[in-house]
Amino acid sequence: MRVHSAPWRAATVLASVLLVGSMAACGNSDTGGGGTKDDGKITMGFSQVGAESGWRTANTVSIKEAATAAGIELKFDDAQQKQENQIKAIRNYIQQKVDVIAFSPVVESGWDTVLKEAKDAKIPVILTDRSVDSADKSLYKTFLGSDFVKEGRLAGEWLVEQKKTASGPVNIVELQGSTGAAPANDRKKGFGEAIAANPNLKVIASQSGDFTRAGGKQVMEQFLKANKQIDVLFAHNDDMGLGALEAITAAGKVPGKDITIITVDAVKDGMQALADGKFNFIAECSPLLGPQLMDLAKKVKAGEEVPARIETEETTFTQAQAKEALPNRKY
Ligand code: GYE
Repeated sequence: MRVHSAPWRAATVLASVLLVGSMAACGNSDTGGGGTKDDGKITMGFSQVGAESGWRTANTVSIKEAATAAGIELKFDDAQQKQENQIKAIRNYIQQKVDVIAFSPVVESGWDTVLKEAKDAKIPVILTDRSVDSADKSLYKTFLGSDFVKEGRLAGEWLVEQKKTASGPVNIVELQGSTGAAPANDRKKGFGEAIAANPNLKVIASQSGDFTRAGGKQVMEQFLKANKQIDVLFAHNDDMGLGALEAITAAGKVPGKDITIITVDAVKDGMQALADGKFNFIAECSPLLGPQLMDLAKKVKAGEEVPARIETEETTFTQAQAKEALPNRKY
């Protein structure tokens, strides 16, 4: 440990008092015109999709904790799965002249106008978790998140391998995520492409369960009523799969045995269901994006170049792997 001499320490204290004083002085100037505040402190406005799933809850915790750890002031808004609320929040952040705007777009389309407003106000935008389909890539600095097509493909490839000796049709039902959301579009695409390798594998019904347990349960009930033979369920997230478990059990079927269940995310409850033999396979999607997001915010604020796309590292889990990983699972 280093020991400072008394006069040095006094000078340090004085310097920090002056610094805090000057920070406080400009801290209140965000009603003034033109440009963002320049008080050395970073303020981030973050618009979250909602609180629809275990994944989302873990993601929110990660972002809040990482902001505190990085000394970034976070303004946080929960859009309750509504694009109009996200647009409103982003406009507020522009008015408040935050240093960086980050958000997880609930759907892919319809962002150009508000993103252009942020760009005109010279406030950099970081897309987190989900992307947008804007043709103009200059509307945002970077996109940090998973490769959802890959997640769908990994889920499909596992099923192809499991069913490679199937001589008759394998009936699959699909619980899609929120309509128009990037992970719903992309997971459907990746899964569809992978199972095309075996013409016996057929998606006989596919509908949105809105990424929620309640949605998963309700849509699975309909699937079970409308279809006599269901062999496989592919749910775009754990929560819908967990909701579907209730419907399957209520219909007198054994999840994980009568119906093979594949999901995405690998949150704790999903991993528990997998370890218990109720799910059969999970493609992981990590919600722990906070630390990387804060790093990016600092770089962007400092005017540094950042890669246009930053992909999250992920894996997959079988039942045996879930049993092994569960004790150390953080979310
Ligand atoms: O898979 C799902 C959540 O955007 C990756 O949103 C995220 C998805 C996640 O509601 O559980």
